[in-house]
Amino acid sequence: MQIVTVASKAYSDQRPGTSGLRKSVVTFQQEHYLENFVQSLFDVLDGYVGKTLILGGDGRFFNLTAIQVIIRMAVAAGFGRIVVGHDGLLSTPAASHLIRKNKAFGGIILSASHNPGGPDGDLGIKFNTANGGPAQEALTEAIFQHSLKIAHYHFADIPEVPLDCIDQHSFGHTIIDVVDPVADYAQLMQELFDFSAIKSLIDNGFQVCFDAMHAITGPYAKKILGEQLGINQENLLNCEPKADFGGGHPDPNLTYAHELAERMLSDTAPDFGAASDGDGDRNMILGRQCFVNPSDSLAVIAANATLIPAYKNGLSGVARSMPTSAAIDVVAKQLGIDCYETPTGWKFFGNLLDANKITLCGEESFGTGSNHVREKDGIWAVLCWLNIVAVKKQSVSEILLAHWQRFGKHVYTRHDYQGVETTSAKNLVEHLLNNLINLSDKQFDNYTIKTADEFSYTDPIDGSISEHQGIRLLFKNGARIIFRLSGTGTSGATLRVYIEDYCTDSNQYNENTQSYLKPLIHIADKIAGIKMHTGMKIPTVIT
Ligand code: G16
Repeated sequence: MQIVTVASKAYSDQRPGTSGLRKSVVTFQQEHYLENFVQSLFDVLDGYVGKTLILGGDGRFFNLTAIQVIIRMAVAAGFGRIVVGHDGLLSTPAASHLIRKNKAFGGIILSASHNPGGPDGDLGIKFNTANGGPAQEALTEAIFQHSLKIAHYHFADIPEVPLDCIDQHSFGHTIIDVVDPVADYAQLMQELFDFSAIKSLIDNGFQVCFDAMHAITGPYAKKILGEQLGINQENLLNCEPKADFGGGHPDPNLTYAHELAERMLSDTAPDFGAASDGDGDRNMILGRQCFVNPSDSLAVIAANATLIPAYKNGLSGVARSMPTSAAIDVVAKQLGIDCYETPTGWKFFGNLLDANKITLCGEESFGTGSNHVREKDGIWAVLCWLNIVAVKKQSVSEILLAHWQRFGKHVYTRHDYQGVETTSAKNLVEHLLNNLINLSDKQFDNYTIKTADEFSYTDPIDGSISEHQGIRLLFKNGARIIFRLSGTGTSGATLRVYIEDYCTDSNQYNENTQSYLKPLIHIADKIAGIKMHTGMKIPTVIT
């Protein structure tokens, strides 16, 4: 087997964002682009020779091409074993589980998550470390710095590895195992949840509808929700993974999962609906004519966690990303456990999970997870809800209402302004930062600002500091407005405005979220000049 060295030229745009390097497919198709990033990764890592690498992706366009490139480079780098999903498929949580189960050195996941796929869509690549979680900032920054000066890469001159059947191959000192992407993950789910309770719920006529959005969770849903739990095939929508997600946008929210949303909001809606995203780590939960806000979903799961076998002994603590609503904080307080506030990005939960400071964590961006892996997990969240419903024998809306009656309601929305011109977005942020000092104690309508600051996080385990993590306006009555620029987009800038108010008047629990938050939405625009800076009168997406 020959190792070939290729001279390359460096690119200047390979700094990973919130979750790995995400770019358009066209960007990745540039000469040496993918190879440079992978070689930069291998060059900054240490100690992987002879160790195991997990490899897979969400099946989007360019997934298979990229996997063959990475196999050739990983063989050249000296990995002892490469575990790759059948057809190159692995959901992000399943990849995390395989890393942990195989005590692997780490894993490479190819996905641009919820971003559209296809030749004109996006692709992404990220490295997860031995704990199964996304690489920390220090490592991703080192990869980026190396990518700026990379001059060559290496690959093993081996034939294409057939990924269309489960088999073992060997090249030099490297064994390549093509594995079933679902089996180990499905077994883990069976260990965590009360499958017989969920199955009898379904056998007794509880109607569940799941939308895989033509993305990676299709095979997982068919096996776990269909075969193991008995959900009818016709209620498992869009379960064939497609390279372009069937032309859709695999983001599980009311806008993009509209087929499911329409079904769930109709008069003949099933009892329960859920969707997952491109790579299977996000989730949306719906009841009959009832949308569960992701921040509420996290809080409900935490409040009822002891009903689930895996968490029957309680939670060590919980965490949420800063822009996520404080619904989980109120639950944690009542449970007498710690609640951590981290920057946006699942990587920030890793240390807390490893140190057993937390058992559950989640984000407003439709992500929920626990210590079972080191990624958020869509199917896991669905099973949490089904397990809770099976034990409580209540509908989703009854569970939600009872939760608000006990803990109060954090009325919450996120307004996204996509495709904003980068300079305009930067100007908006700069203008806000310059004004923060003047905002304390300022009153707007009935809301008085208590604190106006830029969020910075010191990791309680390793002391690392992450600055510039979003601008917070914290009001005296508990309301909050947060401004952030997304770190996952691939063109222009996306401004995210997170708006939240705390309500304890049960007469108002059913009020329309946008109407309830109207005064705060107005205040957000007044303070940040959103319309003026973005030139947009309304948000592109509201969740
Ligand atoms: C990624 C991260 C999440 C983050 C989300 C949105 O999720 O893993 O932690 O909340 O992006 O990030 P941003 O607001 O910066 O766009 P995913 O599902 O896209 O991998």
